[in-house]
Amino acid sequence: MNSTALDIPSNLIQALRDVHHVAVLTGSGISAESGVPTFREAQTGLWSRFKPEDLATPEAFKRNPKLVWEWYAWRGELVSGAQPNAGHVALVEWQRRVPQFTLITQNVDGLHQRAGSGNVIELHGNIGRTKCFEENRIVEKWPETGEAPPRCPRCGGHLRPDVVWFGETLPVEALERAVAAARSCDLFLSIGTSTVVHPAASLPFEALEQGATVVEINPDSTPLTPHAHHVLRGPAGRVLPELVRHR
Ligand code: BJW
Repeated sequence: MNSTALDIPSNLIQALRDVHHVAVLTGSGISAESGVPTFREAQTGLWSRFKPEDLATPEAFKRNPKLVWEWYAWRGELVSGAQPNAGHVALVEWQRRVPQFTLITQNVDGLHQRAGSGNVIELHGNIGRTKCFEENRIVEKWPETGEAPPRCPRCGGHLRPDVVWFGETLPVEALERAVAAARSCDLFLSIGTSTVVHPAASLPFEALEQGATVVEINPDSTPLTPHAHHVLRGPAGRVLPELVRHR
């Protein structure tokens, strides 16, 4: 990892000092330095090894609930063993320093909350929660019968992880809060996301339309890159602590 100081433009430093409402959208890249795999990176992303249509759609679950349940159980264990990194921690510090701070994540790993962030808007759910596939209701306890997936204690339907699969709608209140923050913030940061999965990918563009300063933090370019006011190339665990120093 390159340890030289980041070149942060002076107008961005000024914007960091003047800002009233910061909105942040994170994706799997912020957890990469915690050892949690991203989705679309060529060598290491989950979708380079597994097909999303076999694992992350309601149709896949109906076809093969055991396969999907066990894949998420494996990922759930991986996440439980991971620790928040310097990027997650820097966002906790930033939240303390600005009048209004909205943290929106596409991640299901809960690492922002474990780092100490409050009020996190989870757009794609949380891998640590379970719900009934039939009733779409959170289930906290179920009888351990050894069956995979286990059954809902109320209706007997299959249980599934409380995450948002392709073709499913996002939690309504979470999406409404995220859109409202993107439309009212004065600084929007897009961190560690390929910005291809909608509707989350529309949020930085909503912010741009409303006149916010938009900053992208990512080692690679994305569809947002040509539109962002500032692009900070590098891993979030290095860039974010430096940014927060300027606040
Ligand atoms: C680093 C780094 C470091 C590396 N530091 N950075 C409009 C247009 C086109 C399609 C659609 C549309 N509206 C809806 C759709 C359909 C679909 C969609 O968007 N498809 C596109 C992919 C084409 N969207 C949906 O189906 C959504 N539902 C919906 O819209 O409902 C209404 C509707 C339904 C049907 C039709 C129309 C409307 C639901 C989307 C659910 C996404 N679910 C997943 C799985 C969650 C559960 C799980 O974890 O298994 O969410 S897919 C996966 O992608 C996951 C992620 O949250 C999401 C985004 O990925 P992310 O986080 O950006 O990861 P990567 O890997 O893509 O990028 C990582 C980035 O990090 C890279 O850029 C790296 O460079 C960078 N990086 N290391 C900083 N150290």
